[in-house]
Amino acid sequence: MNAIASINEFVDVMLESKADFQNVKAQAESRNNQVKECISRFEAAIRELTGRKVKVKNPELEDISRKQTAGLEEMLQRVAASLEATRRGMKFINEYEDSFNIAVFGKVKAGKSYTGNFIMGNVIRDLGIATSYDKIQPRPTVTVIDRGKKTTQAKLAEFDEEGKEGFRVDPNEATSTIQLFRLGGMVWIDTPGIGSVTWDNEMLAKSFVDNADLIVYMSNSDAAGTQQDFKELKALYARQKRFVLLLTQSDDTPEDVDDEGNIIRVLGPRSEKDRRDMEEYIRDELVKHGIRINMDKEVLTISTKLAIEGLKNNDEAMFEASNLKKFLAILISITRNEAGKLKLATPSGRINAMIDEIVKALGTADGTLTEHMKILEDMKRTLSEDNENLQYKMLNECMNKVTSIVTSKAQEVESGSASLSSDELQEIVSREVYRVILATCTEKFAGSENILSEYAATLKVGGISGLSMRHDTIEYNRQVSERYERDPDGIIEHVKSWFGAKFHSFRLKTITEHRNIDLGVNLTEVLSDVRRSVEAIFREQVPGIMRKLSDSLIAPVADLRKSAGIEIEKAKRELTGLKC
Ligand SMILES: Nc1nc2c(ncn2[C@@H]2O[C@H](COP(=O)(O)OP(=O)(O)O)[C@@H](O)[C@H]2O)c(=O)[nH]1
Ligand SMILES: [Mg+2]
Repeated sequence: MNAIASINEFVDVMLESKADFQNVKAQAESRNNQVKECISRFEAAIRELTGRKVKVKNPELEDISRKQTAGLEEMLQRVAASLEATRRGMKFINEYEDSFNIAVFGKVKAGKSYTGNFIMGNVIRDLGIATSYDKIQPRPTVTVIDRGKKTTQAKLAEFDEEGKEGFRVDPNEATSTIQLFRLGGMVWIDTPGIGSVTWDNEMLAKSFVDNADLIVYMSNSDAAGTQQDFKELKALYARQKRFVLLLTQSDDTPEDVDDEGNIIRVLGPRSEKDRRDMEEYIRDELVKHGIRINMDKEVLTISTKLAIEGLKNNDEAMFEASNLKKFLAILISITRNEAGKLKLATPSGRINAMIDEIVKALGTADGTLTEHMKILEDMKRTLSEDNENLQYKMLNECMNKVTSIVTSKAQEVESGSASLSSDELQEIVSREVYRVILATCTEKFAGSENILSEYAATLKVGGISGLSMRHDTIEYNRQVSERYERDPDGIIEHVKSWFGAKFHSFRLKTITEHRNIDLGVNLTEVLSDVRRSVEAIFREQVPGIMRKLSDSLIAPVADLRKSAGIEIEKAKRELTGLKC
């Protein structure tokens, strides 16, 4: 195939390939949307959790709770950052979704722009050579992206012989832009040379590389394969980017003598030996750097200058020697066989990488939460160990307090106050027991009062009798004299009785009488009731209360972790399912 035929085939394939990419957008977008939906559901769930504002007054727990919330917030931020990076990448993909994007990478003055201009075809058109490029009307133009601004120009800016880059006034600005053009289904992205870009544009260049379907890495064959080149290549290889390595400017203008004996310089290919040595060196270095590529297909020594000169002079041999035909053939073959696949692989790869990143962020957050959970478990253990000592201490204090209260109440009753009913006394004792528990626990765990308050009404002692004076009744007999009517005695009394006289006599009588005596207040009995019932409370109710106390203190913090953990697991599962 001659030069023109191979150029025509290249241009025609690029023009035809446009249709291949139409499907890609829909597929990539739909999956990306699924990921976004999953993330926003997750985000809403987590925000709901962290928004609950767990109220714990205990400083240690508060600290854990704060850390947990902060950990979750940080996780959301990382997830959002991943989404944003991918969104930016996807924006690029969307903008160039109907094309096969080739990003050209390499050091300054490698010949990137010069070669790009050749591929763009205007150089060939300017030579007045008729090719399939003529089908593209109007002529392709170059879009320049510099720090977000887009401008248009006729060709890619190149360095001239003196090392000045065309179209640019400010030399610092030179080579700092991204330049691109379209050729049918292909977009050729000419990135600035490595290390020569402003930060913004470097990030842009990196994102173009990230989102490119194929990297053409150019390295001047004069100084090909510097350590920096291999570093870059290795990074590209690690990203599983398909790439072609071009060793450019593989030509020479040695001095010669013409028929008249004048010394002239003739452009020609570099010697076979030179090329082979170069290729061998590159092969060895690539292997050394762990880069495995197909040397025949992916490494090529080229000279764009020879290609142009060959076309200009209608010199097929020179065009052949330029190796451009081989490069065009590689692009044709990739476009025909793999462009569609690669095109899909780019967004897929981006989405998969994003999912991996998000899942990793989720994992880290989950790990942090688990750490907090361990602290909580420790706290819970300490609480229950402490609780036993605490219960003993509270029991003692309750006994002392209650005994002194009851004793003083008894004194009041003894000195004349009304008795205290069993209910009244139980109420007093219950209140005191509650007060002691509340005071001790609050001192120990801030925040206990809320949890304990529900026990104010249920913590009741029972079986205590009322406080009252004790009395006794004693029975005794007494002899009293009793006057009684007797029969008349003797004649005289009989006679008198006939006239109505009555006669009396006295006798002794024993009567039984009762008397009440004060036995004092029933304090001993009441105190023993009190002891029994307070002990019962500490046996039957207080352990449960203490358990509840430590559980309730920890619960809100533990719940947050549990719910967040569930959401994280769910999101991880869903996202992993979206990978392909
Ligand atoms: N001899 C020779 N010079 C070339 C070739 N390709 C590019 N150049 C020259 O190399 C210099 C840098 O080219 P340019 O494309 O601007 O480099 P870039 O920084 O990689 O874009 C320019 O002066 C070109 O004329 C080639 O194949 N052979
Ligand atoms: Mg350039």
